[in-house]
Amino acid sequence: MQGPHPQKLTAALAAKFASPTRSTRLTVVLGRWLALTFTICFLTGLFSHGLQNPPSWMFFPTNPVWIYQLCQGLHVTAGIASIPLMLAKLWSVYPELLVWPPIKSVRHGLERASIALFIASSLLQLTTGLINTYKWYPWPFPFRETHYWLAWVIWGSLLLHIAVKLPAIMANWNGRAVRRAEQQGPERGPASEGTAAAAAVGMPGTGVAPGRWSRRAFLTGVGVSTGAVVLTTAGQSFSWLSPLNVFAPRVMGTGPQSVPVNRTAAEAKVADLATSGEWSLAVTYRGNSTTFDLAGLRALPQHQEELPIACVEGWSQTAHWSGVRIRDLIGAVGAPPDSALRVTSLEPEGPYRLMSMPAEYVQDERTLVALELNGAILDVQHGYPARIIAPGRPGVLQTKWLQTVEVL
Ligand SMILES: Nc1nc2c(c(=O)[nH]1)N[C@H]1C(S)=C(S)[C@@H](COP(=O)(O)O)O[C@H]1N2
Ligand SMILES: [Mo]
Repeated sequence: MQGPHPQKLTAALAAKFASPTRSTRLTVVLGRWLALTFTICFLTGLFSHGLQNPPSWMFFPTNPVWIYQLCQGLHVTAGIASIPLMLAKLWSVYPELLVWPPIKSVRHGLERASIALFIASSLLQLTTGLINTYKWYPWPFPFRETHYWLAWVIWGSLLLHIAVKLPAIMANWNGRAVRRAEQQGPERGPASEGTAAAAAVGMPGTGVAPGRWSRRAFLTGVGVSTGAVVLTTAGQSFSWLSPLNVFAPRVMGTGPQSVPVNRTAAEAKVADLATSGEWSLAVTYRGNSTTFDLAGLRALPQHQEELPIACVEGWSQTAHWSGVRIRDLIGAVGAPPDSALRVTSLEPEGPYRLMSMPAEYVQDERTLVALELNGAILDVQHGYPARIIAPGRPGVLQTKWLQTVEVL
């Protein structure tokens, strides 16, 4: 049997996908942009994960009050920006998937394995992350744990990849050599009239990049599309961009009392309990429990604060809250302000039922048991009769429909 030689076949395939815009330099530039967005995602993700699953050394900043809003906004925005960058980067290296033989040496095998792992885990991370901001969970695994561990897989494969690719990266760092080579012709041989002419009309198979213009145009295109997806979605986190918010799932100023709702009272199965009129908040300290009904809470000094809800799912909104300082509330039962708390919700089950509050937030006078939102009694969707609002914390820890507060 006589088929085409595999090497010829892949050469023909590579020629089919060849483009004069592709070059090592393009790949390296896109790689730098991606390194920036991935680093932002990783650091903000670690901080967010730490706030929700605190290790013993975790520190809990309450200043500025929008610190978590910034963290969340940067995380989601950098993640969204990574999508066009990643696609462009994949396009820029695509012909390399066709090299023959597929594995030439241990180093080459390692390089390809690290790339495969990096691409697979990054694509999974970016798509599931994006889908998560739309509150859609079409998968059976817990999102946050998976997202967290996948980030380490990406980082590991990236470090391995960078280690193997170090020579190419170094060469581009003092990029003059490479640029000169591209202008004069490829390493594959001296530029002849034939190849130069072929490159000028974008003919495949020559491997000659015709200069910087098309690369610049391509990078500008990638930059513009990245900017466009960022500008049309970041308004769900940053109010000054909200007029441009076209595609993001959450829109500022919508929802009861002009604040979006993440999970409704009906979804949380608390609507009846919360509105029954029999509600009271139990505050426990050293085994003694004191209950406060709504009138009891209103009888304590009321304070106003302007604080954001910053949801881990990718939206934020600042609002005016009014209610009792949590330190005053536990002070009323004799507990010191530097206590840590365990707070429960009326919700019968699920991860939102129980919330731990480290002493940093309890001590902060801006942490409220909120009874009012934007000048009116809290809507049941926002946690009526009473909810927590604390500075600098993820939205998921701003417990709605309070049931008990236990001083630890
Ligand atoms: N008990 C309870 N508290 C909760 C939730 C919940 O589902 N149940 N959702 C949390 C999440 S994820 C966010 S972002 C905020 C949203 O608050 P909002 O609906 O008032 O805007 O409430 C938090 N508090
Ligand atoms: Mo949230």
